[in-house]
This record gives sequence, C-alpha cells and structure tokens, in this order.
Amino acid sequence: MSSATLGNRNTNHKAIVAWIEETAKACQPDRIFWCDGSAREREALIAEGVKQGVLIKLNQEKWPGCYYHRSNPNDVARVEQCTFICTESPEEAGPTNNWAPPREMYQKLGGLLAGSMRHRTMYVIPYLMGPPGSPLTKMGVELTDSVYVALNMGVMTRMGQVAYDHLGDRDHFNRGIHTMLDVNPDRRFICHFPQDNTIISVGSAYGGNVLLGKKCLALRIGSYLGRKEGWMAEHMLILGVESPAGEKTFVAAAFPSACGKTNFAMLIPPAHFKGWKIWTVGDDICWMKPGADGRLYAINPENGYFGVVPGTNSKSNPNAMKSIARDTFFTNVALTPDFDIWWEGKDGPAPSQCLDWRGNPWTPASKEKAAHPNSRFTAPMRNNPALASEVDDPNGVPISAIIFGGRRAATMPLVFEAFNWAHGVYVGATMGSEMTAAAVGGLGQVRRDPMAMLPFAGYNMGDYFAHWLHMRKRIARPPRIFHVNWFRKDEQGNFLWPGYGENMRVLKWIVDRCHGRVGASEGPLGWMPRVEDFDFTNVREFGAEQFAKVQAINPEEWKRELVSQNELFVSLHATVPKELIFERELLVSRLMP
Ligand code: GTP
Ligand code: SPV
Ligand code: MN
Repeated sequence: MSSATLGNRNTNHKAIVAWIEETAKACQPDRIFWCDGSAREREALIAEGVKQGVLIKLNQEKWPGCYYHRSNPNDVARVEQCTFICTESPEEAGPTNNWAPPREMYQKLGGLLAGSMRHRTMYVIPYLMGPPGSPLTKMGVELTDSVYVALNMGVMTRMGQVAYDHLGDRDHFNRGIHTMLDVNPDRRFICHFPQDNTIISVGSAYGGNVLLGKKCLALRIGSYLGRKEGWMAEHMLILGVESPAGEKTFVAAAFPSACGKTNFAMLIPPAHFKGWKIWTVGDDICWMKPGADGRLYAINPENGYFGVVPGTNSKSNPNAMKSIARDTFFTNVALTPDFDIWWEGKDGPAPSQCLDWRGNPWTPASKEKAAHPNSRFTAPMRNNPALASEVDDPNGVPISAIIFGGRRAATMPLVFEAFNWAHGVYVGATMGSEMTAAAVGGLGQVRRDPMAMLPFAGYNMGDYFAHWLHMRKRIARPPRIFHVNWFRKDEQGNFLWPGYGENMRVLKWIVDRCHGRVGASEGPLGWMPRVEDFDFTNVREFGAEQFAKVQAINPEEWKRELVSQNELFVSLHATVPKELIFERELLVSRLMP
C-alpha cells in the first residue's frame, strides 16, 4: 500500500458505510480517516497527536514508544451522573441507572452532534471485543473526532482490518459515536441505546467515557446482550494459577473500580510459594458462557490495560511496570523537565521539580498531588511477561472460582466461601465498597456496588440478579463463589493484611477449596479457613492472633451491615428475586445469637 492510501476507505460493508455517511452528514467533519490498525498508521496518528499538542513525546531512552497526555482538568474520571441507559421503559433501566426515553435522547444528542466535527477529522475505528473467531466476540465501530481515542482504542482492542474480517457480511455490529464538543461538563452525556446496539458519547475525552469498547460496549451493552443471549458480561479480572505440578486453575474476580483487579491479575507469589505462577488473562472485563462440558468459560474481550498509575512500582506490581515500559500512553501523571514521568508511589525519590497533571509547576513541597489519583496508563497486554497463553483462545478458559471483593475498612473478613451458587449471588449482590477516584464524587463513602457492576449494568439490577440465578440452571459444574477484603483496618487505621503478593495465600486457599483438598469451618457468613487451613508462614508480623482479627465477625458491625444491605433491596423491591430475600433471612438467622 502506498502512503497515499493511509486513511482511505477500507470496507465495502453496506450498513457500515451507510451509517458512516449518515453520521458524517450530521457531524460535518472536514475529513474521514478510516483506520486499518497498521503500525504505519499508528506512527501517523501519533505524529498528528503531537502536532495537535494532544500528545507529548516522552524521553525515548527511558520510555520507548511512550507518549504523555493531559486531559482537561474537568474531565478526569467516569461521570455516573451523566451516564444514561435509554431503553423504551424506565423499568428496563431500573432505579440504579439514569434513564431517558430513546427518542428524546436521540433528539437532544442530534442537536449536539450537528456540525460538531467541523474543522476536525472523523476517525473510523473498527474493533473487536474478544479474540477473532470466538463465538463470544463482538464487533464495533467507533466514530470519534479525537486522535487520542483512536490511538487508545488501538491499544485496548483488536483494532483494524481484523474487525471487518471477523464481521464479514453479517450485520450485527455496535455503532458508537464520540465527539468531544468543547469538553464542557454541562454538555457531557454518555448514552446507551441497548435495543439499537448503539452508544453516543459527547463532551468528554476521558477513558471510560470515550473508549467505547470498554465500559460502554463490553459492560453496559454487553450485560444487556448477555441476558438476552444467555451469557454474562462482568467487571472482573481473569487469572490462571499454575501449581508446581503444572495444574492450571482459572479464577475470575469482581472488585469495584480502583480496588485491586489489575494488581491481583498480575500477582507475583511470595518466595515461600516456590514453583507457583500466576498468569494474567484479563484485568478488568470478563465475558462468560457455559461450555459443552457444563463449566463456565471466560474470555477477556480487551487487548490492553487501562490501569491506575499511582501506587504502581516494582515492588507492588512488577508485571505492570514491565507492561508499561514501552508503547504506552500515560494520562494525567506528572512530567519532569527531561520528559520523564512521575507519580505518587513510583520507585525512587520525587523529582525536585516537575509539571503536575494540570501542567502547573510542582515541587515535593507542594500540597497538591503531582499525578491525578485516577491517572492512567494505556498499555498493550502483549507487554505483560505474565500474559496467559490462553488469552487468544476463542473458547476461553474454564472458571473454577468467582471472587467478589470490596474496599472495606471494617466489617468484612479477609476471606470466606459462599455455601452455594444462590448464596454466592447474594454475597455479590450485597457487595459494598468505599468509593474511589475512578468516578467523580463521594470519595471514601461506603456504597453498595453489586458485583462491582453498579455503574455498568445496562439494565435493571434486580433482573441482573435474576439472570445470575438463572445461569446456575445452565451450568452443570458451577464455579465456587468467594468473598475477599484486602482493605480491613485496625483501630489505628493500618491495614490488617499486607495485601498485594501476599494475597497469594488467600488465592491458594481458594484454589485448594476448588479442588477439595483443604478444610474450612462453617460460620454465619459462609465457609472460613481455620487457622490450620491458612498458610501465613513468613508473613511479617502476622500470626494466629492477627489472623483471628482479620477474620473476625463483629456483631455490632454486622447489625449496621444488614441494615445497609437491605437499603439496596428496598430500592430494587420491584425486581429483586425472592431467592435473595430468602438468602437474607437465612443470613440474619445465622448471625442471631
Ligand atoms: P479499575 O481499573 O478502576 O477497574 O481498577 P482496578 O480494580 O484494576 O484497581 P487497581 O489494581 O489498579 O488498584 C487500585 C488501587 O488499589 C491502588 O491504589 C492499589 O495500590 C490498591 N491495591 C491493590 N491491591 C491492594 C492490596 O492487596 N492491598 C491494598 N491495601 N491496596 C491494594
Ligand atoms: C474503572 O473505572 O472501572 C476503569 C477505568 O476500569 S474506566 O475505563 O475509565 O472506566
Ligand atoms: Mn474497571
């Protein structure tokens, strides 16, 4: 191909071409750039980003292939209050989602889209969520006026010709339109039309709001389609645990945003666990479907990691450090005078001076943070030295355990196992977590975040619970379900559990439970490891006494917890399945003295 063809139309798919022409007519871009996903194209788009000032080239000796981006300071996280599920009826979206009638929202967005790409380029991004050839894989096309979005979608998805090839002449693809407008929070709408398999996002340029394959398609539209088509779209990491004997056990875990999925998915076992190895399948999203053998099979629909930067270092997450060492985009970290980058919790000392995430001068004496707490890396998953070899397998991996976990300073023990699937669904449905910087507002408050999907379920949360319960009937050999909490604190506010690599000890108990080779005792919350079932040899300053503390069930805390759990059920009273009400009654009676 000669360079003159770069950006030219590269598909004859009738429905796609017609929709693009229609969108271009409305948005009126000066130019349409059809992405093909080639390396040459990436170079051209980066050059364009640098020319526009959207990207800054980093020190290429320290950060080969890496670029720096600062977002608008008003646009640094997902915005749940501007996120809408536009179904025919409000009941379909349910009380935990913002709802608007589709016709009304199309009209409003039509007004905002009209002429919105004037003097700009519209990038056409064909992409796949999932490995080519998988029955779970979905095809989408995102039209965007942001070169940053085009480049980031190129990392996060299987982007380009591969997507057209997978689709062939079938007609089932997701339509996504993104335009930045003037990045004004008053004109910011992230809208989903599940019945049309369509997404329209305006007024933002931040990750989860604009990389439409990720939270919008893979979770909100995905969960809607999953219910209709008999599969599950979840906010979960997927990892493989390999034993010294070569046995591989796959686990999926749902923790809310910025609560440890990336870290857990890339875990490196402590030296004590000689010969054990963790493989990363995915760090954020999991699509699951029953297989012919009665087990639940999972794929990671993504192709990269959009991860939290602060706190990432060679001790906390060495595999993440290697993943971001090249060909990575850094958004809203700090920039040093020699085009190196810095963030809170990076290895080594803070630079004596730098520009903070807003572009203002910063020194170690500054009160504000240098990197935004929700600053992110966009890194190709192929950089991860622990990438599971199964990641491109169209059949996915068989899941033996599902883990739910929140960020809870009190109440929740380190680990317990649910009695059965329905009880596990209750445990997931009543999950609580302190809010983090990944979404705007409410930092630190405990809120109910069922299955870590509160911001991502594309339909009524009560119906979503019913779908979970219903799936059990289609899975002859269901995974066991567990709950973990890495974040419990003592009276002085110190973490009771060291976390990170040491989480291997919890994972080991979980894996051994799945294979029926370790004990537990029955308690009011579920099965819990007895002190002799749990390996804490060589954990610093951690013994039987600390184990008892981190596993303790405090009756006063549980009284409050039960009230708080019930508030969610009250708000969902119209649709919450009766099985979960019964589970609640059973829990209450088990907890009663
Ligand atoms: P999203 O990408 O927003 O969905 O988040 P994530 O769930 O992948 O979160 P991530 O792994 O990036 O973790 C975010 C925060 O949790 C960071 O500040 C980590 O330092 C912290 N964290 C992760 N694991 C642990 C742990 O085991 N213990 C403690 N105390 N903190 C942890
Ligand atoms: C999250 O907030 O859960 C993320 C980051 O994984 S974003 O893609 O922005 O949603
Ligand atoms: Mn996430």
